[in-house]
Amino acid sequence: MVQAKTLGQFIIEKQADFKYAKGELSRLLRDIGIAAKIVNREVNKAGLMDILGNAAQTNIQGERQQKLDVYANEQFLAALTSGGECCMVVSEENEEFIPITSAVSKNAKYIVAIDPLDGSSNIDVNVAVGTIFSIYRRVSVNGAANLADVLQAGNAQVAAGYVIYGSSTMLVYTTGKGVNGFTLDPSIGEFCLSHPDMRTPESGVIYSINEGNYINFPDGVKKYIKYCQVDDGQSQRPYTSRYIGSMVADIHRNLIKGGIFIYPKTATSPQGKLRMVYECNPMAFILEQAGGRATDGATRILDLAITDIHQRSPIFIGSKKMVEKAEQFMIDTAVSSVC
Ligand code: AHM
Ligand code: MG
Repeated sequence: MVQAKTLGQFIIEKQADFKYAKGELSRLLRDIGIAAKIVNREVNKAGLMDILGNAAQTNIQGERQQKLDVYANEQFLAALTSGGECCMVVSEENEEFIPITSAVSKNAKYIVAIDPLDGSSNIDVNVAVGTIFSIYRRVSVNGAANLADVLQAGNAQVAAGYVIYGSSTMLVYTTGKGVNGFTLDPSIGEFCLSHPDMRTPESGVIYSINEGNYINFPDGVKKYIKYCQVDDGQSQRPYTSRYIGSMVADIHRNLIKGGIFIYPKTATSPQGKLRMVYECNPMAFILEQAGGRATDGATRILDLAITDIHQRSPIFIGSKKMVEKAEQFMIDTAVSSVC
């Protein structure tokens, strides 16, 4: 019987590829993997425990109910704080960035941005959710890490990944040398390499967008959706519409099958909804590494300047040819509205 390669074994095997000092990034990825297993354990028994609903609610003893995204945030923060390789965390759950200044972390070189439980509104109804993470080298040399350390463009990421808590639990990550996926084997409690060198198809037949917002979409997006729905056998249209409402799950499916995920700006959210630092940038890095494309409709996501840790952006992400086509609709519509 062939023995499955664990995440830990794979990381050590690949650490010779890392641009910077060996060992540290490996340990950081290992720490994230351990926290993901703890979160997975809780997500899997969500219906059995008193961990659904809003954290602001109190239970009958007057204690705060543990909401799962608060719990996930605590787990990742604890793992990153005690691991010794991370000097700052930016989390969707915390308004401010969190410098880690403990003795064990004072010489740490990495910044981690994280969405601990993305799509958490789906948790109460047993639909897949995820964790997204992004890793940067700190740019400051001395003292505690500061804001400039995290306001780096996505193209400076040294690693990024996501965990999907779905029909099985998977961890997918890149260090800029391709994308690899690991499935959690619950019998041994290890992530095992199941999807080596993941590549996304150049084109596909799935489009994923919250069409309930249609009335508020830019004209280019409205026209692209109509294009997706036209009957044209040669280009395999009409495409299939699939939208879970968990970015990780929607993008994971499209990465494997081929497709496009769009969260555009709308009349009500002029900057889009999804956050650059811990949602768009890491997913864009992964998709590009898998052969796909990610833009805001005009500019590469990874090249956008970051001015705020919770900055939002529209995103068009997925199979290269599909994203290019959608961008063409955005450009054509912008040009025709000027003429
Ligand atoms: P969250 O980080 O608060 O969970 O919000 C992000 C989620 C994404 O996972 C998903 O793609 C999007 O919000 C869905 O938004 P909508 O319900 O507007 O379609
Ligand atoms: Mg999120």
